[in-house]
Amino acid sequence: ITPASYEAASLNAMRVVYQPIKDLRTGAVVGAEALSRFEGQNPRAVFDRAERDGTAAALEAAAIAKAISGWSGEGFLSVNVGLSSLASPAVQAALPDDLSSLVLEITEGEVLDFGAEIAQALDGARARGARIAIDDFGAGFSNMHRVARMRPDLVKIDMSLIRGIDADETLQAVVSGCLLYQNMTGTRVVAEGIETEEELRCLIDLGVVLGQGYLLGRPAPADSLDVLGSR
Ligand code: G
Ligand code: G
Ligand code: NA
Repeated sequence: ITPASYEAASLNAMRVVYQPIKDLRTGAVVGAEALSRFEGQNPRAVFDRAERDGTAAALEAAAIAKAISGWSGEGFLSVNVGLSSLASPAVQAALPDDLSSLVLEITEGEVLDFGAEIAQALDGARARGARIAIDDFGAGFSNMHRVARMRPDLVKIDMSLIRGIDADETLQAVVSGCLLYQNMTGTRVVAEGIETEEELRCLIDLGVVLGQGYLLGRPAPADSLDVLGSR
């Protein structure tokens, strides 16, 4: 099977689900993250394979187009895009002119130090209203110089730093550091992967405002989002 037919097969089987992002204090939905699903295949594996095949930009562009067309919910729509794909013609074509209700969640990709082309694509998206989020913050994408240079609107704290935070002072210190960064730069903190009431309570007490996770709502088709939100 060739990379091109892999891509075609993946596109046919692709669906999109949405996970709510909430105000932790009130439970109000402020937006949602679009996540791609593939029949019988792990999404991470599909995107990793596309990266190796050189078809990542086409796959991500298709995912973004599908996410936007299937979304009519309230608040912002957050989509994942690899840093190296952002400047590609395919992804640029998938983005509408007005990006004011879109968040671009930048995942690491293979770019270690981004050049003028990617910086220009980020600036261009921002000029059209997009907000930029750094995904999996504190896990893979921890080059703080690079993060600071991107001046993200949001950082999404990786769930490995959220799991069990209520019983772990080290994790609480790390998240407090992120809140200090928020206070000094305006970059907003989002806690990912909240699963328990204890984690939620701890995050609220620390002062985190935005979050997502199975406790707040699982990824679901657009039409069943409200039903599945647990709080
Ligand atoms: O939804 P789940 O946690 O199973 O997703 C696994 C991984 O696949 C996550 O890291 C997620 O960011 C990634 N992923 C899911 N959908 C997309 C997408 O549309 N584009 C990109 N680039 N990554 C995605
Ligand atoms: O890398 P990224 O943050 O885009 O990936 C999000 C992934 O995390 C998705 O696959 C989503 O299904 C998954 N996810 C979302 N909330 C939770 C959670 O509370 N617990 C766990 N284990 N996974 C979650
Ligand atoms: Na993400």
